[in-house]
Amino acid sequence: MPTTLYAVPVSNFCATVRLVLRLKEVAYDEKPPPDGYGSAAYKAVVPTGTVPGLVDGDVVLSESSVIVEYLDARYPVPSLRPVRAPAERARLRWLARLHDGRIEPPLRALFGHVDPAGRDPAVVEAEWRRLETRLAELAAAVAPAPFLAGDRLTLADVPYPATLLLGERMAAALGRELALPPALAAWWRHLRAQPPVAAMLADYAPAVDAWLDAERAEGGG
Ligand SMILES: N[C@@H](CCC(=O)N[C@@H](CS)C(=O)NCC(=O)O)C(=O)O
Repeated sequence: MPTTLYAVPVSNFCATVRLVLRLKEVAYDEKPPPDGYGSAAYKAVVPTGTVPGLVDGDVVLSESSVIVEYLDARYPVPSLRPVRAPAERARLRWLARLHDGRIEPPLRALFGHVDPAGRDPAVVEAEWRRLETRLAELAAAVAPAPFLAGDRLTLADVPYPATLLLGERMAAALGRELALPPALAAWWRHLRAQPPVAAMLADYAPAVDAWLDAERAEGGG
């Protein structure tokens, strides 16, 4: 039975799982969640009703970070955890967790503010500052060489490309600029140039742009 990824085009978390499937050259089917995410029909398959969801035989998972670790264990080459020392392995998970827990949430808090009709400038200002503060914290915690945790692309890098692209596109829609600290800017340039990352982003960008266009059209109409 083929591996099935339940996903929606605009989700950055789904794009992250697609990137890992691509890095590991795993064949899979992608389906939209039946009746949409959160529906009873989808919860009958993936109990949380969230996307991404992964079904691999008897294995049913949600939460992108867990799906990524599962895929890395199931398809070990190329490894996203090419280190053995507990401290090094923890660092990879820590840097990935900073994405999920600290950097992505301020951006997500602004989804409802892309449509000018629903925009609160004070919230946009506050969340954008929160995003910039957290990117500065990440920059202070790393010395990309050239990837976030050393000379190989790891678990630490994979959640960032989709979110940074989303952030760049949202910045333009919100009249802002996503100004990365210099060390992160160089890392991001290198990361987005990796062929599997570039290919994932090329697929993902049109979905983000279609969403932003639809939001702006709502505001205009
Ligand atoms: N922590 C989850 C977040 C995934 C997430 O927020 N997915 C959104 C779509 S981008 C979703 O399913 N929302 C529906 C819900 O939360 O019920 C992950 O990493 O997979």
